[in-house]
Amino acid sequence: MILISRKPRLPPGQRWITGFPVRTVEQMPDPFDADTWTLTVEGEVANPHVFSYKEFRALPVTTQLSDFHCVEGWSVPDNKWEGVLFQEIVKRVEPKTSAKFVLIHAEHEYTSAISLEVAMEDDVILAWNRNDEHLRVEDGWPLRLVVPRLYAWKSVKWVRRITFIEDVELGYWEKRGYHQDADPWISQRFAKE
Ligand SMILES: Nc1nc2c(c(=O)[nH]1)N[C@H]1C(S)=C(S)[C@@H](COP(=O)(O)O)O[C@H]1N2
Ligand SMILES: [Mo]
Repeated sequence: MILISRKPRLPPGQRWITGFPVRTVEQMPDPFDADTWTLTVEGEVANPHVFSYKEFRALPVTTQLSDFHCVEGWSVPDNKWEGVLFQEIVKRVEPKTSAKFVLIHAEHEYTSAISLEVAMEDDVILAWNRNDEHLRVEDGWPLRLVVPRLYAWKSVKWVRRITFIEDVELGYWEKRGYHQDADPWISQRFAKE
């Protein structure tokens, strides 16, 4: 498996750690039930769709090796994620030309938006396994987004809704002053510094 990484591998101001610290601002999701869980994909798309769990898990599966960088300064190397590439969702719903961003909603109030351009990169994955084990509930089980090239607050846990939008909408941390673009390699931590 190829590690998809950018140069230098460790972004400025980051340090490698082992383990996987949990960072959650909202309440935990309701217990997962495969019969009632849904993933809604909507907005500026030709074919909006509500996936059942079974349908989602029937999409092509991929594994990815990538590093994970939190804005607090810790980075976890070599995470093997298993899931569905964001590109697969795009193929299925066909964004309109007006779609420029995707707003990712967790089960409760947490949200974050990324540009459709970044979402289309080949390491953006909706994952259920990390290092060959099911995600812990606190890490986003049954489904989390992983966007390795941005600070980890963009990697929304407990994803339940994806909205394709024309103009950017600020998410949970972006409303609190964090940078919309969140590129660790140019230290885009805060909107105003
Ligand atoms: N729904 C949700 N997703 C979230 C967060 C959160 O609070 N709620 N925290 C983010 C932050 S700041 C980080 S560092 C990572 C942490 O992932 P982990 O808790 O699985 O380690 O999740 C991101 N995704
Ligand atoms: Mo974070």
